Amino acid sequence: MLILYEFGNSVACQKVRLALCEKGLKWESRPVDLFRSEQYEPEYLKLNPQGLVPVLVHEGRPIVESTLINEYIDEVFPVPRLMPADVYERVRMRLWSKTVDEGLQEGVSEISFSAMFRDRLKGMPEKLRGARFRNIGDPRRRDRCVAAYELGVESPYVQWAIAAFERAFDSIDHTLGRRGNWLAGDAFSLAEISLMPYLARLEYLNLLDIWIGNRPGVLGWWARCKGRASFGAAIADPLTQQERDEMDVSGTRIRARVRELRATLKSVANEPTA
Ligand SMILES: N[C@@H](CCC(=O)N[C@@H](CS)C(=O)NCC(=O)O)C(=O)O
Repeated sequence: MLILYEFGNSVACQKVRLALCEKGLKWESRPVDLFRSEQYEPEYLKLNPQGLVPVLVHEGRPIVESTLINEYIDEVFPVPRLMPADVYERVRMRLWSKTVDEGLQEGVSEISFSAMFRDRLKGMPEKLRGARFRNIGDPRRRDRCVAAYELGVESPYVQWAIAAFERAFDSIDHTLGRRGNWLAGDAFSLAEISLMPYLARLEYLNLLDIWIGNRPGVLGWWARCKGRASFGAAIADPLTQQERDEMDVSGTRIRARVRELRATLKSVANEPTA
């Protein structure tokens, strides 16, 4: 049996749901309400000591980290294959997972927090909000969260986030230009799955076109990704209208500033161009 500890509108959970849906697997959902700090309950911390979602439990054993969970799913349930058969192509696929794990995950949190979760935190009773910040065991994560709460889009971490997305979109564009339809190997893979929730979040925030509006290759690839049945099942369908409206309104509010900040950047590729 597969049990997924998850929060509906969480990019890392969407990523795991995409893999499960691509495989046609059923899972039992255990919702973890991040705004009620359920991720810091002692019982949950036994599953994931970092206090993060998702956790996948398979045959009684917990697996953390969405990238590792997705590779686990692909190895244990090998059909249809989501990792390229060729070892070098698998390395290339993992470069995209690293792009997400080492930049876009934090980046999307910064942008989402500064645009919208900040307002939700403002609406929380002081005691609950204080507990939320105190509970974040990792001081780096806590500082980032507090900065986004206090400074919004002017948090320096938001600028890092915008730079991380700029690098990623430049690389996606470049890679598709050289290789065709997909980022690693010759088929849809965990490379796409790793990135899809992050593009979707920017799109729901009404920010995605800032980066990809002038990149026809990326637009075509994004349309292919969104055309997969898994996109609806794992990302779009579980969203409520209220969540969609909240993302649209709050993202639109910071749009002009994000555009300005992005215009100040220069980008660097994330994979060899030789
Ligand atoms: N590297 C982790 C990141 C997971 C993560 O940051 N999850 C967020 C939701 S998208 C979370 O649980 N946040 C709770 C918190 O920060 O308190 C993964 O990929 O699984």
